[in-house]
Amino acid sequence: MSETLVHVASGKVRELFTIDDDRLLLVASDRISTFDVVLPTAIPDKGRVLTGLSAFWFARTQRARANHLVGLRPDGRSMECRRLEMLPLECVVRGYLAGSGWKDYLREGAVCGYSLPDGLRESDQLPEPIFTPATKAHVGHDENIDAERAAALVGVERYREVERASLDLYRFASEHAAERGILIADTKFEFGLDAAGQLVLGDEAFTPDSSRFWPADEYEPGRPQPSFDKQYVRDYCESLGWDKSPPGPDLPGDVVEGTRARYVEAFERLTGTSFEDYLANPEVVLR
Ligand code: Q0Z
Repeated sequence: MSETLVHVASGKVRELFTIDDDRLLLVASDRISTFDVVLPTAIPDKGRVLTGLSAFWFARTQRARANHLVGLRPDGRSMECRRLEMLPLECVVRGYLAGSGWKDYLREGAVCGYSLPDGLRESDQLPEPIFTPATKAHVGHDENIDAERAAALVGVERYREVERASLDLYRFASEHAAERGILIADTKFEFGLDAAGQLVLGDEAFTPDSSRFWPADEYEPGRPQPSFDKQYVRDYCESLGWDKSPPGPDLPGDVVEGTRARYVEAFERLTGTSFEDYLANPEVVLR
């Protein structure tokens, strides 16, 4: 009956355990990172919000693309997953010009080999969403690569399949989110292969940690956009004049409470479910 979990990996804000030969347990903590630094102060329930959101999207996209979700644990922050052979590629889709996409565009007028029209502003919506793969960096930042280099990593056929799957998933979720007042500027997926060699969506899906969520009612291209979830944290950190090297600052109670409220708001808008109902029974997001 009782199970022995073996810890296999730590991400910045998540932990991965082995359940058995076929299954992993992905646990989302309440840790938060900003400017690439994990802060000493947790945001209560952040891990539950992110796990619930991932599970919601996995449930809603499963007919279009198989995913690794096996089940949610009653704690609401832990997801049982099928063990996959992960592909060595970060699968990024961009619908808007932000982050490294904006930087690459300013330098070369292109992102991952896609020439873009002249005159785009920071945060502009792209003429259509683009697939901009990156390598998985073990230290530092992922490196954007062009289609040829990405295809060399996974094979050209598999490359075309992850590109199609990523664009389809992004179109579905970004339309759903925009109708609920949240712009998904970009998002990152990780795919793997199951025992039969089928392409399966893994990791997390359309969480504010794997995506840029912007409040639609404040959208104004030509400047960086406020983050739906982390803006209070960023503003507080900027107000301190912190140099953004570790350790990060402790967060005051009002910043913690305001940030928690934004995570819960994103959850409730996107899932249409009250967070209280999720806590009582996480499986509500799977229906
Ligand atoms: C994901 C990661 C971490 C969270 C391995 N279904 C899967 N099968 C095989 N491997 C993975 C998955 Cl999700 C897998 N990661 C990234 C590391 C916490 C996610 F420590 N690594």
